[in-house]
Amino acid sequence: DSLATVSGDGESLYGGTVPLQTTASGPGYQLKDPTRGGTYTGDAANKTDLCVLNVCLTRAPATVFTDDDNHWGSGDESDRATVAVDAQYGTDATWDYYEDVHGRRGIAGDGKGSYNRVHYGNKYNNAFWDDSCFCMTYGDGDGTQMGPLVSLDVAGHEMTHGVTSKTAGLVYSGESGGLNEATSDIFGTLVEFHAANAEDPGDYLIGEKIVRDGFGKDALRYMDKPSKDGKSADCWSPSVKDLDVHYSSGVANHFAYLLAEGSGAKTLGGVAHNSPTCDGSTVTGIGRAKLGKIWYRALTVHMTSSTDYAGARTATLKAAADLYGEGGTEHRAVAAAWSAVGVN
Ligand code: ASN
Ligand code: ZN
Ligand code: CA
Repeated sequence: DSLATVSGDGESLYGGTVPLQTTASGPGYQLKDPTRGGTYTGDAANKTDLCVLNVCLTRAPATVFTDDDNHWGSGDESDRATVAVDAQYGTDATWDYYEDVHGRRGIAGDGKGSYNRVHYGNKYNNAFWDDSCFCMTYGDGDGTQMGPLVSLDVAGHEMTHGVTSKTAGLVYSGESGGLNEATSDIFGTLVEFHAANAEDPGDYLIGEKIVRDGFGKDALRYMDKPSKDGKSADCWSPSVKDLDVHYSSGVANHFAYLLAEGSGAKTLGGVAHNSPTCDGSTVTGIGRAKLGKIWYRALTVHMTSSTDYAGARTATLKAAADLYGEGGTEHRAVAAAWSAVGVN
């Protein structure tokens, strides 16, 4: 109902002052966006879900945030609405990336919004997408290792799990699980670049805004050189399938970085990146836009639930041929980037 839509703004934790589309409600406003499928953000009131597998006995609430003057949050974490601003903005950025770049309206592609819960549990150091509620949940972090997990790359990462579930359906274990995680890191990063927020500019680090000193590293993951996290694989080997999916993703993250940016050193979003190849080759990047087009077409047309690394090479080569022609620069760059991470 576009008549109910009102333009407001919010003071976020990580992205400065951001625009918000909200809903007029009685004398005030709800943090609910009719222009993006009714996407809204609610307060989980520090409660948790009690679920066994995907059956939940109790669920934390999602009490929609309301405001009197349509200027939301204060930029200060002590204000409960501040991280709600980030969460709503992250959903907006993710919606806009998929719509603007891929013509996909919403996670399921049906124009329907999802919802967010913030302040989930106590000192909770995680965020997750849940297919069963079609919703996103964010912890506040413990304040030592992590702050609230509401950054753009984390929002894009988590909601991309919903896109993957509705498309290729990559099984969340073994090599397909690593590809599922990498898909979330790739699009989470492309969401961050697409948003072009001056306070949270694009880079190939994941979670650089949410980690704190106690974490001991400046990000959760590094796509240019995944092994910088101490656990992820830079290069394919037969044992990659045995790693946790957040580490076997390294091979595809490394591929994606090389395909877009190439193997030389460069600074992006104020951060130094450098991506040595596994075979000593030099890779020339074809840019982020083409990476996004190729990976999205591979995910939505050529990958299946059991796609492994060899299958991802085939799927992305097919996607590049579909989009740009067989044997062209892009098709050859895909082959070169996979070879550079040991997927032949
Ligand atoms: N934040 C985690 C992730 O998206 C949640 C999970 O374990 N699936 O990877
Ligand atoms: Zn994930
Ligand atoms: Ca990032």
